[in-house]
Amino acid sequence: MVYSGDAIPSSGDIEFNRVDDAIGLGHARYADAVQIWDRKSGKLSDFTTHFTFIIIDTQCNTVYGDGFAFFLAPVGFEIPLNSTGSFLGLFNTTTDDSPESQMIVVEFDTFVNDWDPPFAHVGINRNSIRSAVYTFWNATLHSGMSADAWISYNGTTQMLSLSWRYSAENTSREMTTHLSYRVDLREALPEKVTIGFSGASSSFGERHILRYWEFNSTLDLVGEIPNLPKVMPVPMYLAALGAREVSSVGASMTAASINLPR
Ligand SMILES: [Ca+2]
Repeated sequence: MVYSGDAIPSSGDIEFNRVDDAIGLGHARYADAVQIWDRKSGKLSDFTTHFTFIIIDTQCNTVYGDGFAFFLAPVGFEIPLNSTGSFLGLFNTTTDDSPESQMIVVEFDTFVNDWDPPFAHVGINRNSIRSAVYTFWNATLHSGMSADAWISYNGTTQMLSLSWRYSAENTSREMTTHLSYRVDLREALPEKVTIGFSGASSSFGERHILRYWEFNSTLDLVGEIPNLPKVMPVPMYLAALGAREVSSVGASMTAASINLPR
């Protein structure tokens, strides 16, 4: 994992911003690039990710913000300048609504801005802080609770699907806990992306914690490993690489997976 801004590992969790900090912003992302599609074959990956997170409002404030997001972004993506607060550490006035951003975002947005629907919401965004699809989300009701979210992408149907659930049983008042968005990720994203999370607090305060994360993709890269000498047996080739490469190359043959240590 790579941390930037205020994000830090903390007792097996990741804290994205300090609660005593008026405006806090942190990113945590997977260190390696993840392949989402393959230009040569035109193949799209299926992938699933599961994460457990907590959004907490501080000091029983009735107003808080700004939110927590999972993102897929071009490799090398860093916290943009002037992206604190309602831009969720993902966009600024230059990159927002620009196709060049090449971003897909799942946001848990706790603060209503001009561009937002008139309620806290969960949304799926493409290249914009404005959600392409969204649903009402009661952030206040679930303050301090641990939530599980699952995101999956089906490369055949091109559906990006999201669902979430709270470990504590208080969800009956919430009508919708799922959302889906049809998108051809070959048009939306570069072949390889950076995946990670952003937590942004405004001057009203809000705490974001990631407890658990796994990511699995199924893009079959057999035959796509560059410069694999045909005469050299594969185990020898792998043995010639460092330990890190052995595991990543070996993993890429069937599936790539990431597990956050518990
Ligand atoms: Ca907002």
